[in-house]
Amino acid sequence: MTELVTFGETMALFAARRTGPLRFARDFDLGLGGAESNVAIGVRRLGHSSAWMGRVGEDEFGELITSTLRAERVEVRAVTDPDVPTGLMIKGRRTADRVDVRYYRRDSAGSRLSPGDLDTDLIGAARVLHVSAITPALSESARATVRHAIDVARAAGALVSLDVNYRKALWTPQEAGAWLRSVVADVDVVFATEAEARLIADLAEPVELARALGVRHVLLKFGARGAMELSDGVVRHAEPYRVTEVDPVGAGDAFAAGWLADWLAGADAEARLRTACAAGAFAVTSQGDWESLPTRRDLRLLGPAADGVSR
Ligand code: KDG
Repeated sequence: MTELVTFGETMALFAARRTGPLRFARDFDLGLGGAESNVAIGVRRLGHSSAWMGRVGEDEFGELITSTLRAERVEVRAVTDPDVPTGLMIKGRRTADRVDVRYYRRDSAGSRLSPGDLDTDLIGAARVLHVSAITPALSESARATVRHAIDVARAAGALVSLDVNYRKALWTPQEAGAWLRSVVADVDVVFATEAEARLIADLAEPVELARALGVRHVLLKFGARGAMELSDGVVRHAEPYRVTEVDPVGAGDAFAAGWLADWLAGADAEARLRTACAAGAFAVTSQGDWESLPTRRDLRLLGPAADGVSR
């Protein structure tokens, strides 16, 4: 049995090495990124089995994605689409502290995901199904795939986890809000920033906002101000860990991975929220959307006894 199952679009990622207008970039690092595969890697590194499903093109980038995920010991169920390419993501820095992400993913292999691509036995046997609201913004068939997966997981009694991950390049706030409101009653955990949660309920005060979602576990992320959890009616706040930020992309996926891994481990609510914050902190400490995701041993580096040197 695979403990956590997820699916979505993972893309090849070209990250410019130089700061400034992208047209002057000379060198790029080639990697990959995908909100859901980032979570699958994060959960795996924290000691739990995970699987990722998706579509890739029959090209070098598809190969890069499946081989990298397998190297991270994520179980991969990928459909290879011979007709369209793997999607691309370009990451540049207009200024040292301003990351710009552009997508080249319209009609990509990943966006053609359809319900028939899912391994429903895998979902039915899992303890957690994790989805993001990026997938329903990709295409009608991808949207139907999310609905189908949620129905299968609910029928099997799995925990259904949703990260809002709002992408304004893919849909409007109104479209996203309508979709989120159509599924929120069927999920057990929601990860969101305050702005993302307000796509669902327009309330200013964070605790009221979290309550208005009507979900068993609501995780609100405040970036450098920490996070809040409302679980079973109890509100908890967590201070952020202080780290030097190199690349903020992927922090939310790391946070979700930390929380879900601790849920799988049966950790108590306080520990779970701390692990989520620590994983999020780790994610921003190096280039790349997932490379810096922590192991359990790494997490100890952020503990109270950490002094910055390990020998
Ligand atoms: O959270 C990071 C992800 O957003 C990134 O790795 C790629 O899935 C991605 C997206 O759509 O932005």
